[in-house]
Amino acid sequence: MKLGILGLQNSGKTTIFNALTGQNIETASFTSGKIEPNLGLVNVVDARITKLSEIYNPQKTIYANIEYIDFAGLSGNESGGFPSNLLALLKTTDAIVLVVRNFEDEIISGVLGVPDVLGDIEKIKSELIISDLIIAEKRLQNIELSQKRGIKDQSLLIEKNAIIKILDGLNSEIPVRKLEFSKEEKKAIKGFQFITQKPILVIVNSDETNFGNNGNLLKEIEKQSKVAEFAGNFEMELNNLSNEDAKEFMSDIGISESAQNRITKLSYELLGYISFFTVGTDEVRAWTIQNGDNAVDAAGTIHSDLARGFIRAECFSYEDLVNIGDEKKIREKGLFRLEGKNYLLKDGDILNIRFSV
Ligand SMILES: Nc1nc2c(ncn2[C@@H]2O[C@H](COP(=O)(O)OP(=O)(O)O)[C@@H](O)[C@H]2O)c(=O)[nH]1
Ligand SMILES: [Mg+2]
Repeated sequence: MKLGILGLQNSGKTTIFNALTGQNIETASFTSGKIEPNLGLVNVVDARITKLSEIYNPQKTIYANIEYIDFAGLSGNESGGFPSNLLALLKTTDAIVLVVRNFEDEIISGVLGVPDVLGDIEKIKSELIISDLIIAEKRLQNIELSQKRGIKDQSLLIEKNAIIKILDGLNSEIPVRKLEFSKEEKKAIKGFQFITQKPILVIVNSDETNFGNNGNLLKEIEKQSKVAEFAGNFEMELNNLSNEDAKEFMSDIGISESAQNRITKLSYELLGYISFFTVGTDEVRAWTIQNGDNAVDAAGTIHSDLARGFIRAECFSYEDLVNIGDEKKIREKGLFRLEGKNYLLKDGDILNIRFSV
């Protein structure tokens, strides 16, 4: 899974990126004009995988991972639109983590004023809308040009309708993800990867001194988006501590889990992701799929051959394995299942795909 971190300058994006990835990228108010993004890859430390690894003692244990991209480009600039290289990268993300400043800092507040969380969220959302507007308008112009040249195919008409729908929506501040499309329209616009199609997780970046006291603000944001509160600077500094010390500091200000764990949980919820596992003495591995995916989708996540030649999925649940002890007993108790193509995967299923190609 890939998450793009966006926000206004000095909202604490890089600070939170560091907290999440354990990296040590420079954070400072009004830093350089550095515009290339920071990249970080982090394992999703799922305790179930650790446990399965103990049970099977495999040669390799592979966790799911999350790639974070900390974008420096967004600065509330009026001209609208992202530089094309950033936009291309942003399009590859599954969801956007939107960081907003909720801390006071003499220098930053001196220039940008006191924190205005709701105002900043609106600012960024309108930038995203403008970015999509530019793309949709350009596309509409091109379609109209093609039509003038006499091209009349049906798929172009479908696409035109979808683009007009998008333009109407965006002009009324409605993000693409909230619009309804027919199956054909969806297909027609898929390639554009509109930014406002991506789900958003808002992170309110509070100072440690006001962390936990922003319930009303969070409730307000929650009406529109999934939201979490972070104490960016504080959580970044936890990286320099031992696990035990970090836990103690966290509980002092009322943080129950690491930044990484909280984001992982929230983004899985946001995207409707669940995990299934493959196990064996060679490899224990976590895979990520969408809630509602079936056994063939799961097989395809592992390898396209497994989907193509799918016969059956041998399946049992992690819960049962841990409660009962081993695969042999699971079979004896009749908890080892053979599932067909339409079986809907459940979080924590352990699969072995039978296939032939
Ligand atoms: N007091 C306080 N300062 C923070 C917090 N998060 C970031 N900062 C400061 O804000 C400035 C900008 O942070 P940075 O992460 O570089 O922001 P970016 O421009 O969004 O990447 C730095 O001086 C940080 O130390 C926070 O949670 N509390
Ligand atoms: Mg930064």
